[in-house]
Amino acid sequence: MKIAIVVSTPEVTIQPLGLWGDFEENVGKIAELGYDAIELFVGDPGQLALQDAKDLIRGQGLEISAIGTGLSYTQYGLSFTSPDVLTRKRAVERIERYVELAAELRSNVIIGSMKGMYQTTYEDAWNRLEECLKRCTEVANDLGVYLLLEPLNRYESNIINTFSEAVRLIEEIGSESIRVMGDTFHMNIEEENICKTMRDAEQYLAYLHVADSNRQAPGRGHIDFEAIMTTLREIGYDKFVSAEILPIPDQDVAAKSAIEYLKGLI
Ligand code: LER
Ligand code: MN
Repeated sequence: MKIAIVVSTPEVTIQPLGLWGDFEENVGKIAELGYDAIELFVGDPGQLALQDAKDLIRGQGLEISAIGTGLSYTQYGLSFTSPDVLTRKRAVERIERYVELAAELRSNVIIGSMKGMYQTTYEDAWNRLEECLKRCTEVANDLGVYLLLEPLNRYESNIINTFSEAVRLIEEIGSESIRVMGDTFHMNIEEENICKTMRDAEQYLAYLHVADSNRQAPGRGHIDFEAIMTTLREIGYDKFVSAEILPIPDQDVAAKSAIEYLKGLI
């Protein structure tokens, strides 16, 4: 199991979860704290100075665990369930750019917030999402990148709130290039049992966001991370756990406390 943390790339203008601000300084801090990888939070892939970011991260001996795409919905309004065909087309094109970026960085692409908040019927939203994701998987497949489908809690998206929905959609899409990822903060709200959920989806589980019940660093709320880490070990999970956490009390303390706590459990 390898440990990552979310870091915003330089063009991101609002504080997200994880680290934000001076990119070079943040990458240095993460390496020094002993993280294995950075999860890049990218706003517009077209605006990222790719070579600089790549050199900086590799220069510190870090991997790039995944690319987060949430801003493309929260800031740019691109959604796969939008009733507007042009918005859906732009959402697919946006993911294609992220997939190209991921191929360059030998990384994978998270699909969480871009599922959107539909205002039509569930069935229409499902069909739109499925059609868009099928197109995204074609590019992902060509470039050897995984799409990581992330169930979010009901207050952030009203489709794919649980692993069982995610697995059903993945099976319908029928591509090897789309897998499920968890986020313990969302799972704590939506799933009956976090450990059983991960065990049941073992063959599809490809990534995990970790945050506590209050979205602070693991260990600062009441999620049972000991049980989660034991489950991951038992199912032979050897991929990333990535801290996607609030900067509380500040981002440096949060980053330090996340890795110390996680290392103590692994
Ligand atoms: C948003 O709450 C979240 O968990 C992100 O990983 C979605 O892209
Ligand atoms: Mn997440």
